[in-house]
Formats: sequence, structure tokens, C-alpha cells
Amino acid sequence: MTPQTTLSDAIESTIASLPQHMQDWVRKEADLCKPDSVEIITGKADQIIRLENELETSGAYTRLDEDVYGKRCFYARSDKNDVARVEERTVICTEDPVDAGPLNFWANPEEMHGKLDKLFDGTMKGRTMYVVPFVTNPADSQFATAGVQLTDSANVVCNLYRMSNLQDGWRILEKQARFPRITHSYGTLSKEDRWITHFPKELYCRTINSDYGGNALGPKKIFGLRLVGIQALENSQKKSQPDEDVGIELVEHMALFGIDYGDRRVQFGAAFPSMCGKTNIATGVAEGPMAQYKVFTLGDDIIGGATKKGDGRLYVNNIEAGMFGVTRGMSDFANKMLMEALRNPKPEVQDCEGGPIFTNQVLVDNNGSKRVWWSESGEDFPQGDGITTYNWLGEQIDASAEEKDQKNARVTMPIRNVPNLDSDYSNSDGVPLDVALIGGRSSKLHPLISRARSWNEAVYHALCQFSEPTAAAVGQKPRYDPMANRPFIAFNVSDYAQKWLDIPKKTPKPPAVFSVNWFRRDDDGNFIWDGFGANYRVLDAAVRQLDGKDAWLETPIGLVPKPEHIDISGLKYTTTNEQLAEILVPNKEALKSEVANREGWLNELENGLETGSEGRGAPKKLPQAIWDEHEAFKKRVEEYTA
Ligand code: SAT
Ligand code: MN
Repeated sequence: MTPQTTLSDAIESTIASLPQHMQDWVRKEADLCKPDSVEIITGKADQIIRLENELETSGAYTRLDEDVYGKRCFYARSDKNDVARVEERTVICTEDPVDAGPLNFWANPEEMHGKLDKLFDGTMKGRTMYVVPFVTNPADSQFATAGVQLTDSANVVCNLYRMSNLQDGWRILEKQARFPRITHSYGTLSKEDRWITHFPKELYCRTINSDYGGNALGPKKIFGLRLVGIQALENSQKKSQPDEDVGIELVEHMALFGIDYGDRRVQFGAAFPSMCGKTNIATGVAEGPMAQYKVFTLGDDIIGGATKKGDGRLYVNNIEAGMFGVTRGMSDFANKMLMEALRNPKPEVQDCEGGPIFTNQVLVDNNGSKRVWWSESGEDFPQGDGITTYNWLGEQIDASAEEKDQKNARVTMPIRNVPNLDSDYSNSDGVPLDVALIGGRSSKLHPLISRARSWNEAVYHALCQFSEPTAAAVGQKPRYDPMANRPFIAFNVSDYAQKWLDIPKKTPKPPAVFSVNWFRRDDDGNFIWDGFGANYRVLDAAVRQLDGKDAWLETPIGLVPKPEHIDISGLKYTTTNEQLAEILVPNKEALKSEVANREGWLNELENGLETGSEGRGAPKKLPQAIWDEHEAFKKRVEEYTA
């Protein structure tokens, strides 16, 4: 029986055309949010083109010159208080706070629903509610999950269209009895009432008062990484032997790329925090002595997969179909393939997914021809006759202005344009993950690259990966960031540690794990290592170590290469031999304090955060193996620094 609602006949008849098993939910949401109309996103491009045109007419989108980045390329400005993820307002709602763990904000599901029901009541008045199908993972991947996001934001729909396989959504949804549901409203964009909430048991997420990427694009972090992460945890816990098929076993905050070394091909996953080079390493070009090696892009943010039967290795896919990249620093030097993708869009991609959507750069108007400019692009600030420039706040500025592009200004673009996109990108089996790089951002302590002596040691170091703040989230402080996944592990971090410790039991040939840090600084605060294209030199050293060609040196933080193992000839910026020697080993002073810092951190994981624990979930005991590794680390540091 159809529940009693006050919905208009037009809305009722739209809802009636949806697959039967989702009608009640959409009806209930529409009844609460009270949109003027409901529109089903078909997955076809013509509808998205109409929405883009409407956004242009309303002034929300500025159409950019086709000669610069091709057709259907737009520029938008966000609200000035809505420029990044808000971890403080990201909540995991479970009956038991232990299930959310000490790092997540936690709420009782019923209480949070009560609070949200009030905020969502009437939030879509005067607006359209779009019913958006999406698929995480390539649509024909064995790990593909389709879901539905309801949203009142046409901007979010256009972004999702470039990122989340909407074209395939309904086809997969038809076959899926249980489907994940996300309800999003940009509401009033009120900072005070902004919530990004997850109800794992219901496979349901509700997010309100933001229109920004990680807060509003459900299939990305909210469902794709957090909720699928919980499924992957449960599946892997169920799994009793390597050849058992349990579905998706692993979801991580990792870029994915391959390097062809001529005689062999190696696939790398790179878990770096937001704004620490995932996109760069997946879309860069090896230079100097590595120039003969080709880099293939597979993904830049999230991977998912499982152990392959009879093979014993992890096979993974990029779970997304597009990129949501930071533009500041985007250049031919940093990520050439991304720049190529912007300059040379493929006609079939322009006609379907569309062109890039830029948000919060500098808008450049050259006699009516519009384009964008961003900092550290390698291009001087545009000026001259007929050129007018506006900052991300919409103010007319010149080169001397302090406020130009926003630090976390982003571009959304379909991945199919990337010229070195791997042909296995949509392989339904995924690709084998050979190497996992776990990176942080540490100016003194961590060496350029290191490899633990054992799997458990690698997990311990990864759990204690350190990261200095970036602009990807509001108000960050330096912190430990397990596997660069801290904002996205939607369950107890002790279970996450155990899951990682158990990988070799379920995956007989797990990836080799290396820790990397591109961000060491000298005493004046300057970066010592070139980074970007030079990082492939470091990966070459890793592959040589794996192949047993180079013997690395012991340090308390793992094995590290000797200076002669990394070719520094012809670097763009000069890293001297002396500096290289310095960044290849952990800094002794920093190591001494690291032991106590890590002990504090592990205690926080086990007992709750020392500061800011209010409103968070509850801790539980860490696996003993992590403490054992910590004791061994402590001893090694004592000997090394004696
Ligand atoms: O905001 S997103 O989560 O989409 C990007 C990031 O911070 O990784
Ligand atoms: Mn990310």
C-alpha cells in the first residue's frame, strides 16, 4: 500500500516510474524534503547538457572558451564557507560507539535521524530533487555497486556525471535488491548545521548544507570509501581461506598507476593524504634517467578489490570514473598527463561526460573569451590589454592581489581524457597490486623511502604515518594518519589495524609495502627533494630492492636505500649528494621524540584521544602485534641514537 503523502500528482507519477523496490524510500524523502519537482537522471548526456545550460543561465556556471579546454567546460564559485571537507561534522551513526571507534565522530542513529529530520524538513522547497543512479568501480567489475543519490544540487549532478558512471547506474541497479542510498541537500549552506552522516547498518547516508566534493559527492568518500570500507571489513573478517570468494575485501584511499620497466610491469597503489601528491604520481611523467619508463594512470583517489582465486594477489580497480583534483600546483611539471587531458579532450568524452568543471580558481576574461588561471601553474598571472581577472570570491583583482585562487580549488574531469589511461582501467577483474606506497608529509623525521622488515612492522609504521596539515579539510593540525585513510575509516581503527595485519593470511601474495615521504625540509623550511617526476627515481630504487638487486641499510624505521641507489643526475632543482644522504635516513633527533609520540598515539587509539575526544566513538584494545612492533621499534631507536 502506498503510504499517505502530500506529494503532487506529478511527483507521484515520476516516483511510480522508478524500480519498485526504491519507490517507498524516494517517496518518503520527497515527502520530508518537499521539493517542487522530482527528476530522474537517466544517465544520458542530453539531460546533463540541459542542466549545465540551466546552471549557466542562473549564473552558477560560467562557460569557458572552447578553444582552451574544449566543449562543456565550466567555472563555478563555491560559497566562501564551503571550500573543503569538514571532519568535525562527519559522523558515523552506529548503535555501539565502539563500532565507530575513537577517531570518528559518533552519534546514536535514532538521535541523529531526529536531528536530521528537522534539518531536511522542507529543505528542497522551490527546488528539484534529482534521483541520481551511480556505480562505484567500473560498471562491469565484479565489485561494482550501484546506488542512488538524491540531491537538490544540479551542480552535484553534473559533477557526479563526470565521476561516477551514471550512464550504467540503472542497468546495474535493476539487478541489485539492496542498494545504498544517499540523500543530499545543499540546504542553506549553513556551517553550523552542516552534517555528513553515515548509517552503515541501513546502507544510508544523509548530508546537508554543503555542496563541496567530499561532503556532497556520495559515491566518492561517503559511500565509496567509508561505507564500502565497512563492507570490505566485514567480508574480509568472514573469509577463512585465500581462495574463498567473499566479494570486495579491500577499499583504500589510494591512487593507482602502473610503470612499464621494459622487462616487467609494476602496479603501484599510493596511499597519501589529500593534497600530498596522489594525483601527481598517477598522472606524472618519469623524467631524467627514468624517461624511458612509461607511467600508466589507473586512478587518483580510491581503489577497491579482492584476492584473486588461485593467484593469491590482490586485484584492484579505481572505484571512480573521474578526478576531483586540486588545481593549485597543477602543471606540466607536476602532472603532465592531467594537463594533456585538459588541453586535448577526446570528442567522444566531451559529447558524453562533458568537459572539466573548475571551482574557485581565478576567472580570466580576455575580451569576452573566458578561461581560468591558478597558482603554481607555471604561467604568469594574466595581464594586458583587454584582460580582466576575478578572484575566487568574484572580486576584480590584479597580479598584486593576495587572494587569488582558493587553496583547495578543484577541477572535476572525466578520467577517460587522460592520454596515458591504462587499457586495464576498466578490466572487470582489476589489476594486480604489486606495491603499496604509504606516504605522509613530514618535514624532518621520515626518510624519502623505507621498507619494513616484515609485514607486521609495515602495518605498524603505516598506522603511525605522520602528516602535516593541508587545505583539503578545514582546521587540520599535524597528526598521525593511518594509511592516509584517517578521515575515511568509518569503523574502529583497531579493527582496521587487525584487518591489515591479517592480509597475508587471506592474500598469500600481498603487495610489498614501502613508506615514502617527499616532503623533507631544510632548516630554512625549503623542500629538499624535487618531488613530482623525480619521485619515479625513488620507485625505481624500490623495484630494484624488490628484485634483490640492491641491498638496503637497516634503520629503526625500516630498510633504506644508500645514496648510490638513487640517481640524482640532472634534477630540476638541485638536491646535493649531502642532502640526499640526509633525507635517506630518519633524523636522529626527530626519531627520539617519535618513540614517545607514537606511544602516545597508540595509547590514544586504545583509550581515546587525549584532547577532542568529546562526541567521538569509543576505543578498544589494539592488536598485541602492534604493541610488539612498537616495543621492537623503541629498542632499535635506543640503539641507533645511543
Ligand atoms: O573532498 S574530497 O574528499 O573529495 C578530496 C579529498 O580531500 O581527498
Ligand atoms: Mn582523496
